[in-house]
Amino acid sequence: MIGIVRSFAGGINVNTIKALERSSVVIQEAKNYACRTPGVLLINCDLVEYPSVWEYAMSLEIRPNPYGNHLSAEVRGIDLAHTLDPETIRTIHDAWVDYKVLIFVDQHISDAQQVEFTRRFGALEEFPMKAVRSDAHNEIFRVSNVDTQGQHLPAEHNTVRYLHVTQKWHIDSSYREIPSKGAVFRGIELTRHGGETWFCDLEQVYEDLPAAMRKRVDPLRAVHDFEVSRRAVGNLTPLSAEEKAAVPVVEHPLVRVHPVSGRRSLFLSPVHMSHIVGMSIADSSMLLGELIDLAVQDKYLYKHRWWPGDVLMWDNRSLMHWAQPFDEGVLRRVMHRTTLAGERIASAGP
Ligand SMILES: O=C(O)CCC(=O)C(=O)O
Ligand SMILES: [Fe+2]
Repeated sequence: MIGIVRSFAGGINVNTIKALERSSVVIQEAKNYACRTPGVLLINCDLVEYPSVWEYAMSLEIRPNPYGNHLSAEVRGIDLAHTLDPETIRTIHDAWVDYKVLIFVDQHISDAQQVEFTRRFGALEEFPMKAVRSDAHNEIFRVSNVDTQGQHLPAEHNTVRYLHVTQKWHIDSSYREIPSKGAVFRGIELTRHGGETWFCDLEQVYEDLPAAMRKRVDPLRAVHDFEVSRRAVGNLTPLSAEEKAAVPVVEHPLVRVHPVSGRRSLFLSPVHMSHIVGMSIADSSMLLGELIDLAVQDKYLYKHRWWPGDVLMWDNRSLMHWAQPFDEGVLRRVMHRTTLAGERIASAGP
């Protein structure tokens, strides 16, 4: 049986969880139990099983995900609202490169604190479309179907339709001359159905490619174009001359080298890519289609189900990601992203 269990007198502890595990109830999510109102445990449907339960962490703890593919880790025991010491920032930085997605749980921070925290890892980008930037903080990209006044926007609204770009596999800012190195992403209003964020480990995908395929793709370059992704969702308000000038069409290596880890990965950003340089559109689509099919196998994915207080930090140099669709007409979803500017891509080619 799968069910929702609430209101445990005396709170939830490991023994309670163990007792539930022995009962007929299948526990599918018990994370964060120690951080919320004592006695409330949500055991939810259609989630991966969560094998262990944590005690509340009093100091920084980084736990690799329990799903076994070395993608993502949970971070507990710190408060992102405070200025963190350089040693903590270094530890977070290294874990971010290692695990690619960090999940900071139980964080309750403002936009200004999000900007401040993100800045500790480098300079920030501003999103090229003004309509989806926060007025108060230009560095915040609002991924939201709710406006800043709290109004639920209709599904056909320009900014809601732009969200559909994020609902296709991509690497943030791959359409820039200098693509982003990572993002901090904070859930503010969450959907209970849909709206998960999925990540794909492009380093592992590259590593597992047959040698002949690696040899084939290593020297290739691809064209990335912001307008290609905008066209993919159709009929958006045209960019202003200034917005357009900020995102000229660019070319990048198809295989990149991570500047910190030195590992190679596919630089695969399907929604922003138009074609591979020097190939016919048909051949290019065939090769890209083959690589995408290989990449999106379950063994390379981490699927994040959002929980209140979650802040994610992901590495755009080794991952692609997308958001799962949700019923935009009925559900509200508000997420704020800060984006780290990157470095020029080092090619793996000859
Ligand atoms: O909404 C999401 O879950 C992901 C959005 C996204 O792709 C982004 O903000 O970069
Ligand atoms: Fe994204």
